[in-house]
Amino acid sequence: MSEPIVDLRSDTVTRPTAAMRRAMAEAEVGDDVYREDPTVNRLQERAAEIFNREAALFVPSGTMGNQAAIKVHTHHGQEVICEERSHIVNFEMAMMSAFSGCLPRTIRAEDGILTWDLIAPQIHPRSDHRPRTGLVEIENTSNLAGGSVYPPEILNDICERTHAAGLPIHLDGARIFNASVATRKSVVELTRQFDSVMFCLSKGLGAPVGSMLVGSKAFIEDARLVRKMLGGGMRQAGVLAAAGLVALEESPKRLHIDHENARFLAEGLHEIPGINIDPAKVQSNILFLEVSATGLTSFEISKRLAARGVLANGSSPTTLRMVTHCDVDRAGCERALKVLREVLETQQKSVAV
Ligand code: TLP
Repeated sequence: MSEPIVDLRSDTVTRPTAAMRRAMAEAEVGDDVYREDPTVNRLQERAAEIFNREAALFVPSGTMGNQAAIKVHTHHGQEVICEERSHIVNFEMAMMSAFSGCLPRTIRAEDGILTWDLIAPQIHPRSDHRPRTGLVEIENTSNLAGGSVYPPEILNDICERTHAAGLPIHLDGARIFNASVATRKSVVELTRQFDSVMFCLSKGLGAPVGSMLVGSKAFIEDARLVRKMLGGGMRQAGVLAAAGLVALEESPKRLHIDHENARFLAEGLHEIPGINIDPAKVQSNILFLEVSATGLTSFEISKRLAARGVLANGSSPTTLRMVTHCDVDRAGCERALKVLREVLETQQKSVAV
């Protein structure tokens, strides 16, 4: 019997659990554009309660959640301050410019962790000469920086000073529950000072589709209009929200397993000749490994792994990303290590002859 595929490309690849599928099949539904879907309403109320906020909105994707927030907080011609590797800049199809008319003002920060000292010089007040800052954005965990996690005191400091400067601050908390597990702080503690928070149900939490925006009633009412502008009014979306509710209630408690598996993978990878990774830097469920010393590009390694049933994407010619999640267990991680070792040994032998 062939072994199951080990899919480490992303935590977006998870499939709904049996409990999610049951909840989806049994979901009570209505037209959510009329606010009449009881399951969507329940999910929104529950998300607002868990984050201790006035209101929440179910959106089809994290991208739509982030871009709706940017649209609500900013005006055309402004700048959005964010880290250079942020998802809103690199993977959201230039929507902050195309839709909100804003320029990203990016900052490179070690491990993707911004501090007020880095942000402050980039804030531009009203001026006759240059675009004004409209928003500060933080990503926690920081995906492209290897799932790095903000220390809570840095978050608080940034939020307080951003507000003191008269600016709003949005959190891309796609993986905020991972940050919560890594810091042992509740999501309320990690997010309370942000004007808006987006978090994903469809990543580590394992739901098939959907993300949430949380914030004040006024913010969520505005975001609701933007969601409709973007075609995100989803009618009988209760079938999706039902899975989201199971994800929200059940999945955060198992995320520590994904973090342990990521650390296990990192330690195993560290032992493989040609692979460069610092296991101490792996704080959550994402890891990047540097492969230039293998003599192969990451894309070539990715292809050879896939041929043996292990999926991991190259994120640059010299770097591969691996993401752990609920559909990859410890045995899957062991297999990924074994297959990578075999791929590289075969390569070394072919160079030697
Ligand atoms: N991230 C995806 C890819 O788009 C890169 C992944 O595989 O990691 N914020 C962050 C920090 C994200 O990592 C992602 C998705 C999003 C927002 C967008 O979420 P979706 O895919 O639901 O639009």
